[in-house]
Amino acid sequence: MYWRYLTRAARRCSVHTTSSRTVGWWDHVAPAAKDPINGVTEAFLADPSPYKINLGVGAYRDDKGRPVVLQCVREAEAKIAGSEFLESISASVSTKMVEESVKLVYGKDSDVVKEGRSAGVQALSGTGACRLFAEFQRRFHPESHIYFPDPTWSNHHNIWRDAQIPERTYHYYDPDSKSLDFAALMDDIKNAPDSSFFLLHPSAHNPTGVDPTEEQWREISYQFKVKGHFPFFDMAYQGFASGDLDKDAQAIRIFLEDEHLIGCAQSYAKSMGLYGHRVGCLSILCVDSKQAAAIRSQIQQIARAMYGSPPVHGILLVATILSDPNLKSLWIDEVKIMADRIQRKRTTLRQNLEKLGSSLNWEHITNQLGMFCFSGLTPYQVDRLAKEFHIYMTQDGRISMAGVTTGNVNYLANAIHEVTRSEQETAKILCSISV
Ligand code: PLA
Repeated sequence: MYWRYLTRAARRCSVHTTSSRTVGWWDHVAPAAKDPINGVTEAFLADPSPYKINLGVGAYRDDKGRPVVLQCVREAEAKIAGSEFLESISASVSTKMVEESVKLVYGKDSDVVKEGRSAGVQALSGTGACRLFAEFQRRFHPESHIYFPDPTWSNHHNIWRDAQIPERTYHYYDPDSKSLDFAALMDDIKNAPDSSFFLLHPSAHNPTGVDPTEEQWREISYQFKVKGHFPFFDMAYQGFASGDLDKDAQAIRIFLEDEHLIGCAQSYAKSMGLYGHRVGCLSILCVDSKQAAAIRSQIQQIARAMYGSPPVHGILLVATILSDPNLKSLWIDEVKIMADRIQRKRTTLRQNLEKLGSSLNWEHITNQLGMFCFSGLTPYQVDRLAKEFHIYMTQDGRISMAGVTTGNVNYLANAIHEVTRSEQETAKILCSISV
């Protein structure tokens, strides 16, 4: 009672005199470094310009730049209205969502599905699925490392760091050719210690938009077999590379044919436009259903201690869409529409740059796949785009193609043309020297 009547200053003084141990608990806490992706959104939101464009986070937008609620999601919403309040449904809905997610990755007729050899659990979107796996890896292989492609999604570093798994990198991208450095990648797979953990992007690699070909995946899978490596696939963009869900799972199916035991993180944030609902799935393939049950129970225990259980609404939406043939086929069509829109904008952006007379090679814009274009713009050019043109993207020059629209593609091309002028001059000089 007495405490309530003290002024703030008196309270502070009282804390000092009565219990000096309560002072300074958090004095050593410095602000965390800005997240390279969320930091872009913050800078964009703080910019009052009416011309501003956000090409940072990879969230799907329509051709007017608006967030999209898919028609299949609207119809699923109508179908499930109110049912998420029934506590009794949550376990069965979660099982359904996991079963259907596993089929999406490994194929509906796959033996893995028929034999119940996958330990699948619902997860808080793709991030949560990666986090659960990293924690599982630490518990059962505490001495292991994780190999990431260089570059990779920036948050992979945070996720495995927080699980105290040291990271290593393997070659992936060649900045000169703006394509896959396959020879260096294969060397790194061969030179890694036997039985290493590797993170692979099965399609629409983030941030480069560069994927191995089918033949290259076969070679990678073969070499993994030789070395006994563990492939962990982070599947955040199924459908966004080709517009076809099965085709985008081709890498995983190749590993499956070669009888690898695989781990896979799935996200519905992009493919169903459910970013805010945080729906995902983690699955680990096992030798038999008994092992699957053991692994599932361990992952469930990890999740239980981390966050209990995830919110049920999004899971209900995904389970409803995937188990209703009409809604599922509507979803498949909508995935194709999204992938095609992004592909069209790649073509327009490249054409516009070429029409402006840019002497730089922009072929990679249309060669790359999926949500992102790894433009090759330097951090200085990225800064100029933000300061002079109000166009925001990550420092590594990654453009979220979902943010490019019919209305802004011209403005974007002009701005890129402007900030790359000096590079174009250098290219012209080099060209004239070599001629
Ligand atoms: N894995 C990869 C390769 C990703 O690119 C992302 C999201 C995730 C996992 C996590 O997805 P989630 O939202 O389902 O958890 N990457 C985004 C968003 C689209 C982000 O960074 O939060 C990106 O802009 O890179």
